[in-house]
Amino acid sequence: MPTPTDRPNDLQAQRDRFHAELDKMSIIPLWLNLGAAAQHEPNVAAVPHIWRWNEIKPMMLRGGDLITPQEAERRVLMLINPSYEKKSARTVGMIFGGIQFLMPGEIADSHQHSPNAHRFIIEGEGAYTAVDGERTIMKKGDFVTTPAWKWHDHGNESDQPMAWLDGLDLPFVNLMDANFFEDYQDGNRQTQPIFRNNEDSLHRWGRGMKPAWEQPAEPRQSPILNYRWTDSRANLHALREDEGSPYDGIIMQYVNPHNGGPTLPTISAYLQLLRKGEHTKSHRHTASTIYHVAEGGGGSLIGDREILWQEGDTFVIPSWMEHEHWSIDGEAVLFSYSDRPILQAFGFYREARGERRG
Ligand code: GTQ
Repeated sequence: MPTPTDRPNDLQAQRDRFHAELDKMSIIPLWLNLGAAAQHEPNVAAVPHIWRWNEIKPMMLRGGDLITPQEAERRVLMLINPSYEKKSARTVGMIFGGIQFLMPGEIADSHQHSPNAHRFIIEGEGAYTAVDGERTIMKKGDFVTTPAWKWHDHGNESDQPMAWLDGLDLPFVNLMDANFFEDYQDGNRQTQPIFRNNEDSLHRWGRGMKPAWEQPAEPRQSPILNYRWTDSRANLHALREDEGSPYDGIIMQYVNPHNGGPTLPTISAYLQLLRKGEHTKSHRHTASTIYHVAEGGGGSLIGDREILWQEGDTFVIPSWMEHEHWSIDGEAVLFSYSDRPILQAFGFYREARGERRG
């Protein structure tokens, strides 16, 4: 390689030297990294992936023998997209999913953090979650919200292990450098006091009425602690004769009664029924989605990857990847959540019909 001193008029050599000097100044010229700024379509790193319940469950039971919730802070198996860094706390797009479990008699102490969270109960019955002074006894299929900066703890008073899928906006909060965390401590007490009746939030905000003397503390967060499986499932079946969405069948969004919007400011959650023999049309959108199979079995074609799923499995659909779903051997119910509110808030949400089955 000739040096610029050898051939002072060599343009490439002058450019190389220019770029090298810029590099030392922590500067890179746009023309060397045009992909980062100008793309015809999103350059999505995440891949479609499924975590199967029959593989997770034995690991969960082993984890139960090996570490306590106190040692772990939260005993969670983090689901990390194979294409992301293991320590990214990122499952797909701007959202995280993890499997949290409590053995009989165990307690996960109170803490609070700036990331928003929710849970969908996978297995078991009889453990409680307490949020902001209210407790709810959880059952399989229940959807529980734990909004940002609210004390929350979990306890398993049943005689069986209890497992749920945690959903958090961790990747987004970490990108914004806005992740704060605090452990609860009041003397020897590691769990918050309970000062509301069970179902208080439901009676106060969730039954088509609200207290006329009270303003919501934080209107961007749903005040409802537990959206019960029996109610949510019954809603889907009540609408089963409707055409529904061509892309998702009978799909309903869990709503924040304060504003009709998503249950968390950053994450929107849904429950959908795929009827017997139903096969949806394909589409794609810039929201990244985590799916959990609440009931039944079926399949999804995501990009060119076909994933067959059954009850308890968790899988992801990355941004802008064409996808369609079908039920197998009867009906299926899918719980899902996505980062769509983040995209919509800033005008980045985009949706297009698919080319396969448009
Ligand atoms: O329940 O607070 O899956 O802080 C990861 C981090 C759950 C929680 C997770 C958390 C939590």
